[in-house]
Amino acid sequence: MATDYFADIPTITYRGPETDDEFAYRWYDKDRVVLGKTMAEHLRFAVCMWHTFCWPGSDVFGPGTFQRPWAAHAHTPEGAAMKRDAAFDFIRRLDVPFYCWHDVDVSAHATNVADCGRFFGEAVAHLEQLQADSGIALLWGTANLFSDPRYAAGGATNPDPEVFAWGAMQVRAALEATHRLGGANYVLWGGREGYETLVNTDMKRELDNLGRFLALVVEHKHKIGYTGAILIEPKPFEPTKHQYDFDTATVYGFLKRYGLEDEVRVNIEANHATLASHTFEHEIATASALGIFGSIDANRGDYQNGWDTDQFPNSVEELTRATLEIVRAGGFTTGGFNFDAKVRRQSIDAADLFHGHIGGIDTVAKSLLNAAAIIEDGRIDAFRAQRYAGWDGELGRTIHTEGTGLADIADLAIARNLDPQPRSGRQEWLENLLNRF
Ligand code: XLS
Ligand code: CA
Ligand code: CA
Repeated sequence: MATDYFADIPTITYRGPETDDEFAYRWYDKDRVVLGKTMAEHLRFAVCMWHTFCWPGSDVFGPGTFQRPWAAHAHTPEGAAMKRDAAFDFIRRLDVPFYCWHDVDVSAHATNVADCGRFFGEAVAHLEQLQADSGIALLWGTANLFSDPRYAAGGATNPDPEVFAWGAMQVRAALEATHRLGGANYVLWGGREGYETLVNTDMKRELDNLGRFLALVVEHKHKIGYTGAILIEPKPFEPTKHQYDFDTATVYGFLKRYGLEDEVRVNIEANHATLASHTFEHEIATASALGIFGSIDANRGDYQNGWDTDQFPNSVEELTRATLEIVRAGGFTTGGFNFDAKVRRQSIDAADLFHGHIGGIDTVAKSLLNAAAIIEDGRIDAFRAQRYAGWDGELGRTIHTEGTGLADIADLAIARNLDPQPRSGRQEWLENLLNRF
């Protein structure tokens, strides 16, 4: 059962900012070298299986609006295979190097342990073939421990240890499949690892179980020789009222508590950052400062509501600040820009899937060019370095010298009769400068 659903769409190539071609890149020129690397190497774009090939266009007020040829049978092994073929056809035409999946996105629907293993095994063998034929690689795999009704009260944090064990079964299979497919990362997003009310929740026990689960995942990774990165994806709430992996700083505290801070990094999603009342770039800078920056889920929310709308990014201005932080952080190692984004419910055509991705890719690409120009210009970074220059001087070094106590520093302030003067932070000037790019 093949499908020619995307047959009318040409392969998307770079045509430059002046082109009128709507199926072309204006800024993403994959071989163009920027700051010593090609744009493809910097950005490592990925297509996600779930929103793009599994979501039918439904919302809480109504059913799916899309007529994808594979959708009616996607729960059967044949239908799931058609969906995988269609996905690779799409990614090939988009000409991006990576994709991402949840186990349930690529597999037929299973209701028991035996089918779960069999259907997923078939899916992985097929994906291995599709990857070999196309050269498209896996950015990350993950297991869905939130859709099935048995996970309503969580996966690893479920009050019932049998659910924890089911989760372990799924995660072992998904981690081993990621390893077999050469995936660069393995992600854990704890959508239902949180609570609705403390009236029925033993938080201490749930946190300990979540820590135990993560430690087991890390241990298994080493046991099977998987060398990719394990990533946690923070999100403050939705679907649960409060999610334990609230934001990057919270995840770091959790990792420290369970001794996993050198083993696990974060997958930062733009829309989750804004739901947590942070900017996207704040989350990237936090991860970078704490040494746990991993990968990005590119999308955006809507400033007039507080939902996880997962729209394609379209603001170069906002993305420039985020991309600047990524470049400052040294760029991606195992990570990349995964489009965890969905077209709107009225965007029902095959072409709409392309327009969403093309716009998102060009927005990120233009932002990278801006970030590179800002760094090459150097004035913003020079101002920042100058602002902290005192810390490289004698006093700054003394404060950080081992053995220097609070009293030593206080005495020094008295002995030198220090009288520090306020200095302008020049925010408006810096923002004006940034806007020129
Ligand atoms: C949902 C999350 C999810 C993760 C993968 O809000 O973004 O899709 O990226 O489980
Ligand atoms: Ca995500
Ligand atoms: Ca989201």
